[in-house]
Amino acid sequence: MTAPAPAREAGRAPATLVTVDLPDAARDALGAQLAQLPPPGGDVDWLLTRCLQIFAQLPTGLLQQLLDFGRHSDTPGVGHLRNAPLDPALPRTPGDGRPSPDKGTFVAEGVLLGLSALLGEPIGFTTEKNGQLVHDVVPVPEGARTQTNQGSSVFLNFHNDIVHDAGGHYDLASPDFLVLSCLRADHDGIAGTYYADARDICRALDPATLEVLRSPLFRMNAPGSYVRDVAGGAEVLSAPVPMISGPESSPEVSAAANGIRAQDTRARAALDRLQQACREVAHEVFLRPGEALLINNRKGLHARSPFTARYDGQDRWLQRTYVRRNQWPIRHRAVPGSRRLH
Ligand SMILES: O=C(O)CCC(=O)C(=O)O
Ligand SMILES: [Fe+2]
Repeated sequence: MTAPAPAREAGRAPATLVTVDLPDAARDALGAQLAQLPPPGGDVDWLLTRCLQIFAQLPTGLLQQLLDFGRHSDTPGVGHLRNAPLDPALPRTPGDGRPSPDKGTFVAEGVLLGLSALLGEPIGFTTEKNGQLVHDVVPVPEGARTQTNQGSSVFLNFHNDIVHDAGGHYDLASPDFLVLSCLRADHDGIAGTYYADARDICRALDPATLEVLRSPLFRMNAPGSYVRDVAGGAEVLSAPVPMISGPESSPEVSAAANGIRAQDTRARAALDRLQQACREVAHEVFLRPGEALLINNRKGLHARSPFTARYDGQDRWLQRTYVRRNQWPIRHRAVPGSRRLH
């Protein structure tokens, strides 16, 4: 079997979205093995090893696409996997964002963890979804209008998933990747997930705006879950940081979902322009069961359109992991006795 030529050598500009369609035979082979998995919650390192072993049987070209997505700085910031195996039966969408007690098979969890293991190590945060590794992203009535993953009736602005850190830099402990896997679409099928790649954002911005966004003129509010559960609802602002950093060929972008304090009027205007640029360049995906988005949380920002939640057990249901390629730089905040909880 010969390896395909890298896109660069073939003279093509790197794409900003990579689509991976699993052939039916690969889907069925994965599904048969993932259907035997135990629920997550036991020996996680064993479970991840097993999921990795199953996913490593994918056709080499597809496997390399997924690995390249995670390991190189010049690859796209978002990947769309389609035709993944499904659980034979799906219980009601959990209402409160906690795992469903009625899930009899763990194919979806296996897809999520297998993809995650190809990118790095799933980790948990005590302040996000009770430290679980597999997050259920579902609409929650109290959060309907919030800039959090519990929302539904408002546009969730372009953001990346950041983590409060006592050092004041909320990108330090952020996940490098998010994997979002769809178990159930919203009733009307209109919930769109968006991804704006920082390379495309920078190209869309004028030089003066870009210079402002590259200056430390912005203070990020901590995530909604932290502000709600730890800070009693009060803002917890980061140190002044730039929104965009790093080389022109591989910029990093960071934007809190839960509010950003711009230090002056130019910075405020640049922030508005950033959201507008994101809308101009974003990829749009309407996730359906058996589809997953691999999101690089440093190369770009993501967003979600409004949709109507009914809270009837049939609402939109995604599962999510937070993935780091390296836990070493954040070992100071590891919860004692746990290898993956911060
Ligand atoms: O619901 C979505 O499509 C994305 C939600 C989101 O931003 C997240 O889970 O981090
Ligand atoms: Fe997010």
